[in-house]
Formats: sequence, C-alpha cells, structure tokens
Amino acid sequence: MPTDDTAAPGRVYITTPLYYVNAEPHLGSAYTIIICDMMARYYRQRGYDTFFLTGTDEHGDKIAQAAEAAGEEPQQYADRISAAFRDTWEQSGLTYDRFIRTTDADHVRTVREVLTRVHAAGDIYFGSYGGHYCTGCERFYTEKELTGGTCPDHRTVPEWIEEENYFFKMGKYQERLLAEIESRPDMIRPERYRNEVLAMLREPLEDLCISRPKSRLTWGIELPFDENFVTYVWFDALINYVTAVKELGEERFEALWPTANHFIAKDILKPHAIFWPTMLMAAGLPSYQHLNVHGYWTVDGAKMSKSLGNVVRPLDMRDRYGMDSFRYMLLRESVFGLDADFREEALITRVNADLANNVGNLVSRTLSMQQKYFQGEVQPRLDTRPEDAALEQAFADAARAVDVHIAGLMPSRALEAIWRAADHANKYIVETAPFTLAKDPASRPRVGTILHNLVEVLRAIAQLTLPFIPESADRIAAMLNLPDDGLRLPSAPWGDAFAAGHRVEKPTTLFPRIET
Ligand code: ME8
Repeated sequence: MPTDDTAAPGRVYITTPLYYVNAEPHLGSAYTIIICDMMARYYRQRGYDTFFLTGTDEHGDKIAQAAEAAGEEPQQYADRISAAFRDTWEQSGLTYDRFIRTTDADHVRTVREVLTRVHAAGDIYFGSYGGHYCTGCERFYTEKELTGGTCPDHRTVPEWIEEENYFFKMGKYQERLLAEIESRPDMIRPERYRNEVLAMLREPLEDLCISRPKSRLTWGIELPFDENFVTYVWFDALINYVTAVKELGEERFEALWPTANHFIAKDILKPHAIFWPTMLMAAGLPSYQHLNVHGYWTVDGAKMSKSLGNVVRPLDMRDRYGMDSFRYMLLRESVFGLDADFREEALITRVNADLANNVGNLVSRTLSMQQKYFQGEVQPRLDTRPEDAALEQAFADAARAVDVHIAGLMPSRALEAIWRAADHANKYIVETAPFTLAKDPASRPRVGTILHNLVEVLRAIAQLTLPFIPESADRIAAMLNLPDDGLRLPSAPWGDAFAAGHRVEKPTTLFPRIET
C-alpha cells in the first residue's frame, strides 16, 4: 500500500469510515474495519509505524431524528450507540489505535479551526439555496441526480428545502482536483471508482452547502463565525481523519498524514473523493495517499435490512464460528472493490475445507508426529533433498505473493497463495510418508528432518496468516513455543528458528469442524 513516491517509507495511517450511530454494527461495518485491521496488522508485523483509526459519526439530521424516534436526547442516544460500536469492536479483537467520536472535544475544536481558516481565506460565503434534500444521505440532490424524482440510494422522495446557508467554494477547486486525480492513477482505487469520480468531475461541480440553520437543526458543531448555524455533518465528520493525527503532535502529523489510506464502501465515494480533497486544498493540507473503495455486501442475495430481519451481527458470528472464521470468510470470499454475497453455508464450507481440514490437519498431524516420534523435540535438519527445497520454495513464493496482493489490495488472492503452499505441505507429508519411515530405525534421522521442515511450515503459516486470522496464528506460535516476537518480519530464515533441543507442544484443535 504505501508504495508510491508520496509515502514516507515505513509508515501508514489507516482509517475506516466513522459509522453513523443510527444503526448497530453489522456485517458491512465489520467488513471495512476487518480489512483495515488486517492491513494494520500486516504493516505492524513488518515494523511499520502504523496508526489505525475508527469511530462514530454522531451529528446531523439523521441522528437527531433517530434519537427522537428512540425517545432520547441526541447526546444520550449517541453515547449509547457509540458504546455499542466500541464494545463490539473490542470484543472482536480489533487493533485500532483510537476510537474517535465526532462529539469529542478535540474534534469539535479541529472542525472549528478548519472552518475559521477556510472562511478567512475567502472560500466560504453566505447565500440562499433550494434543493432536494435526502435525510438518509444527508445531502442535497440536483434534479438531474434523482431517479424518477426519488433518491437513487434510498428510493424515497426527498424534501424540497429552500433556505439561507453558508457555502464552501468547492467548484473553485474542480480543475485542481481533476488534475491531481489524473496525475495520480492510484489515488482512488480500484480503477472503476477512479473512473466514476473522473466522470463526476467532467460535470460542473457545484459549491457545497456546509451549514444548517439552528431553526431547523441544533445537533451539530456551531459555526465559529455565525452562532445561528451548525456545521453540515459531512464537513464535520470528514475532518476527523485530520483531528486524530493532529492530536499526536506536529511531528507525527507531518509524518503520518501523507500516508493516509482511507477505506470506505462505494456508497460514500463522492464525499471522500470530491468533498474531502477539495476541503483539504482549501485548508492548505495535502491530499490523502489512497482512497480504497470496496463493494457492498448482500445477505443471501438480499440487501441487509432490519425490516427483512437478515442483519448479520459480527458478535453472533464470533459466538457461532469464532472471529477468525468470520474474518477468513469475508476476506476470502470477496474481491476488493466488487459486491459480494454473504451466506452462512458458504462460511461453513470454507471453514471446514480450508481451516479445519487443510491447515488444522496440517498443524495437528505435524505436532502429533513430533510428539510421537521425538517427544516434541525438534531434530536437526541433516540434508536438503529436492522435495525439501521445493517445500521451502512454495512458502517463499507464497510470502512474495502475499506482499504483491496486499499492495494490490487483493486479500483473497493473498489467502489463495498461502493455501496453495499449505496444500503443497500436505502433499509433502503424503509423499515423504514420515509415518511409514518411522517404522524403520535407520530412517529416524530422515524423519527428524522431515518434521523439522514441517514445523518450519507451521511457523511460515502462522507468519503469513497473522494479519488475516490473528488468534489462530498466535495459537500456532504458542504451540511451536516461539518467542513473543516470533511472528515479526523479517525473521529467522527457514531452518534457523528451531535450535537443537527446542520443544514444541502437543496439538490442540485449532478449528473444530462445523457440523450442520
Ligand atoms: O456513511 N456492505 O456512515 P455509515 C459493505 N457516517 N460495507 C458496508 C455495508 C454493506 N452492506 N453497509 C455499510 C457513513 N458498510 C458516514 C461516514 S466518514 C467521515 C462518514 C460500511 O454508518 C462501508 O464502509 O452509513 C460504508 O462506506 C460505511 O459502512 C457506511 O457507514
């Protein structure tokens, strides 16, 4: 990811969207944060200075209305749902560095500072406006953008609102933004979304209404230059990405900000690809490094919704199958950027085939033989036969493929590459047949060598899978009795990690087969 020239080497700043507190965590919000967690773990494992941000988006019409429907004050309501997000992510073992809330004092301060700066620079003016307002999207639509008079996302008829407001001169930055996106082909990825944004920028870009009169909405950040207005929720929320690193001090901000990698789904492409970079230009800040856009998940072919009763909750999945199984399924069964469909049967099939049968068996067979033939003591590697070299090569290839596919945002292909190597290792057991050789005392040294290669395989699997299925990788590392930093990279070369006398543990079941 941080591969292009604009990135400071060895650093990365990763963000999820700030989730609205009008719904509880579900499969969709979980997917984005799991991808981000996987990325953060991947870079941390390689010694990068990593900062990973998530949080909740709490102001605006939508939240005010949801609070009212729940019979609560907006702040009380936001506190409750924001805590539900935080609890869920904590119980899911996600490794973010900060959970930010748009109601946090430092964020409110930063939004007001940015507004003051942009206003002073002359990029905010007062005017009147009439437009079709969709509360679901928290934005105005032009006639042309509506489909049959309804919001293209929510299929509801927007409200016609005419009022005096403050506007950000977004149109002024249209040409500059177009030039930047054209000159940086990987700024917005995958390419289909870059093309969508370029198409948007071929139409005239209107200025952005960035306030709401308090007569209509009070739940927001008051404008620093007019106490009768609050800030439009997107102008507020997007700035969180700056707040979080600005709070770390000037030096850290300068280092991390240019490596910002935002992860979002396609539903919020326009605010991130157009509002946000133009806001940054007006505030005199460089743009982010990458906007990484993924597709939408459906469940059993249908849109997820409370009314359909098909909302998939991450903690239910964790309780039923374990967090790693859920993570594995999401990362393996989707192509980043494209829509995907979640089916519980597909999860079960994947877990049984890839986790229980393939890697689970490999771990248990290797460690059982190590116990049975050598009481857990790793033996010296006496020679390297062609089949041993081929095994080592299979894992070297997998490691390279993982790097290539993570840089290219293709986690499913990274996992495929690891599982190709695991298949190779299972075949190595069948072909070298240590269980047969062990019957002949003269072949004992060869059995020791084969098992040594296989514990190396387990170490490689734990290292390669750590970002994707971290609990399982840690459990493998514990069964191998690796030191605390035993999964960090770069690490001891193949053959050097297990000194004579090193003991490994008896296997425990990593992935129980799921019975249906
Ligand atoms: O838009 N499939 O918040 P939000 C995949 N507050 N991803 C999904 C999904 C699905 N079915 N449903 C949701 C907002 N997501 C704003 C963001 S950022 C400064 C402000 C994920 O709660 C996906 O990441 O509606 C999507 O972009 C995000 O949730 C929208 O979250």
